Amino acid sequence: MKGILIALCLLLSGAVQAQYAPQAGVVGTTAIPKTSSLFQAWATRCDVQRGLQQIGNMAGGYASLGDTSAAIGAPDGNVLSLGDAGVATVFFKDALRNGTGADFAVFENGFANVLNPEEAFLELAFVEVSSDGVHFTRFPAISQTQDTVQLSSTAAPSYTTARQLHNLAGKYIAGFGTPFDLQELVDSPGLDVQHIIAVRLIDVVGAIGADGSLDAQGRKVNDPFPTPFPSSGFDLDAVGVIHSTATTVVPTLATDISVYPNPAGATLDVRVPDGFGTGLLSLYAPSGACLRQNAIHSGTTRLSLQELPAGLLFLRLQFQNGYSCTKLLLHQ
Ligand SMILES: [Ca+2]
Ligand SMILES: [Ca+2]
Repeated sequence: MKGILIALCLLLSGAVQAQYAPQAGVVGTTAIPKTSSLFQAWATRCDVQRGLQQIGNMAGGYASLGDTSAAIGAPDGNVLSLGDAGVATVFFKDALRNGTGADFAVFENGFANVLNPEEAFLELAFVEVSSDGVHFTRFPAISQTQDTVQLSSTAAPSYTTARQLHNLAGKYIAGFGTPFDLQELVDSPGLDVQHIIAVRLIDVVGAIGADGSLDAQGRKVNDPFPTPFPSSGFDLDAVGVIHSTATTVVPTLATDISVYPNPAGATLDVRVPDGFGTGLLSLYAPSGACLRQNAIHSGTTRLSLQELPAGLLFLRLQFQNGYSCTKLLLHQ
């Protein structure tokens, strides 16, 4: 009986305390380095509504570090400070779309605890997206950081563990993007995840008291509070685009590469023109799970599909000069 109770307790605690990906540099992290070739573009415009340096204290004035130009382009350490509950909305040359895995990433300027790579000084923001620039849908944010001792910018405790955070911008330290996957919002009314024109960052007011912000489960999100100085709140460095409607298909590749037959049976022929060099072929399930990955070269390659599940697959071909992504129907 005791054994059953212990097992039940472990099960319940596991259900309540799910663990998310750890901090950049720790095995299992989902942090994306700013130099990653995944990034196809960066935000091209930013609007901001600054928040007060300390919510409820007009006399303290508004956050003032940086301006909207700091949020445009690749991460460079120049940031736009939002202040308590401040809001930044960024736009792009081409709309974002829901591809396989993460679709964009947000960069902040948090820093690691030199004594423990699992911990970092992090200032967080909620993330929302919009297909029309008017209606915004929030990623369901989770904070499992304790909410009984206020984190502080001036005294311990100040550090947060990334494993306890999900769908909050600022989860990763400077130079590393926090990824967001539009697939999580695929059923949201009024949102077309294949056409996202704006990403909005809303500073989390990290107070565990009455002024504090709540996560998707109604829990206070504890981050350093108060921050009564010009760099108050979330510091937006950049928003990187991974899947853009501009790069759904790279024309030179789409017109030159042949994939046949489609629907496919036991085998599939992929013909790559001369001069493309060596590329990477990946097959993905609709869930985003990668089923197979191998090198591919100019010429015709015959793939055996026998061990793959019948149904819809995505074939992605990446070469130095671009990539193509093809829907593939598999009949077995
Ligand atoms: Ca996605
Ligand atoms: Ca910047």
